[in-house]
Amino acid sequence: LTQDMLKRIAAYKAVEFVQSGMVLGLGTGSTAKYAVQRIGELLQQGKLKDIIGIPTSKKTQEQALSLGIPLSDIDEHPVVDLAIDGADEVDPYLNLVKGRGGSLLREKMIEGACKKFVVIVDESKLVPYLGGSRLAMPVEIVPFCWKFTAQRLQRLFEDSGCVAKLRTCDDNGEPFVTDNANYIVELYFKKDIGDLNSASDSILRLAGVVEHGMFLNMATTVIVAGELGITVKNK
Ligand code: DER
Repeated sequence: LTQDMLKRIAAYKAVEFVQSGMVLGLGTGSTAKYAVQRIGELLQQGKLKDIIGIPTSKKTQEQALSLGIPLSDIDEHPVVDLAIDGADEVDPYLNLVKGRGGSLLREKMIEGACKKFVVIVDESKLVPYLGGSRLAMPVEIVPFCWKFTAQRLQRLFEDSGCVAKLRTCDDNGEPFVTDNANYIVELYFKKDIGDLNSASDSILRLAGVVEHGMFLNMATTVIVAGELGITVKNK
């Protein structure tokens, strides 16, 4: 089974949680894409009715529009029944790293407004602790004096051997700009960052930081698709 097939399996399993009449948070990324696609299919087949989608990015908004999924936002629907989204890392306590797709702020706002937040991953996303994949931990920051903010973030975690890099676009090397006209600094850790809540607080206290990609104590269910089958982990 390829990783892409596992993503699709996890996504389709999550859509089984969707009931007609729900207001749904629609996630962003290559795994969530399959969940949005499946929801669109079931609506077209009449197997799902009266769904309202709340997209977590302009990219997901475009996909949902192309599938004819009725859309709204959390101004209109401040309480969302269910969100389905991917993750970059999942630790044993269902804490997540998200945001490598650049949509962490809208995801965190919408998924924070949900009664249930179902995360869909292939087994490669499971880590013993956050930052453990040695891949980027994204932090959304304002563009003003971004070097100053990146330096302060790096110094914050110097004991964990942190390196902070500005996320740039692959094609032209320009700074990546989020849907909210902000920048993303990616933090790379060489060692465990220790207590996640204090790491979260110290990042958010820095003026210039908008939000970070650690989604702590937010997921209610994580669906993991692996070679040996599907595992559903509940909080
Ligand atoms: O950027 C994001 O938050 C995505 O949801 C990411 O966490 C998972 O993306 P993937 O499903 O393409 O790996």
